[in-house]
Amino acid sequence: YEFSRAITRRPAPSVIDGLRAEDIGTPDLGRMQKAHDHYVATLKSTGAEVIELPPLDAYPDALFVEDTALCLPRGAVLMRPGAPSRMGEVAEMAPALRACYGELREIAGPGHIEGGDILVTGREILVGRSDRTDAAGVAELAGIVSDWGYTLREVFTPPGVLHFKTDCSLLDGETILATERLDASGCFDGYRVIHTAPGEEAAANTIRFNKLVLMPAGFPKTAEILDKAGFEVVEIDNSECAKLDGGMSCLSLRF
Ligand code: CIR
Repeated sequence: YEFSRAITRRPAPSVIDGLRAEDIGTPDLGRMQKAHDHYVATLKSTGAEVIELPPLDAYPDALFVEDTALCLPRGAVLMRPGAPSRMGEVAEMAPALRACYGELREIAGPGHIEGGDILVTGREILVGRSDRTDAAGVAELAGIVSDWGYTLREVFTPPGVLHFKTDCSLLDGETILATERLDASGCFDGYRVIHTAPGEEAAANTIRFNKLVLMPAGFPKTAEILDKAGFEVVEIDNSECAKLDGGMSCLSLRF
């Protein structure tokens, strides 16, 4: 959770056409951009450099950059999204990563995997199978990261949940914030787990970024739990990205 750089991408007007499981309203670009500016400023406030990529109108979901790659200290891996409309985002991300990394590898397929299903902890890489991430995608990533000395463990994303990290996030090397429904699967046995407050499941997607925990605004009980556990929390308006099933982790690549 200690990072010197992040990559983000500004939302484009086409974001109103972004993918969503359920239609709960059209995102407002102005409000989303304002929240995005707050997000980027918060990352920068920790001393990190933030590379802000321009909007991509051809890809409505392109601001959710996390899904396009896995960034590890040793190298980066370009993903192969399970959502057909998002496939082209990967090639758009590649030049930015090539400029930052000596070693850039890619999921060649035929499997699929999205970054939102990958949680890197202090000791392993957890990958949740989901509607977007299949066994072949996980197996291909396992081969790549084992070359770099990492252990990968395949786990499962609860039904109806978009990505594994929709329901969890890393708070420090050994501590995970998770919904009770995900933790009940046993995938975090051996870790210290903090649960989101009942009814606040949507608070599970946070990011620990250097000294801060960025979390979506509007979940006061979970914010208080994190505060009492000693984390320095910054709340960011996520109302517009939430309409597209997006959250704090989706909006950046961190390394
Ligand atoms: C999608 O359905 O792909 C986007 N609307 C949301 C992606 C969120 N990304 C993430 O959780 N890593």
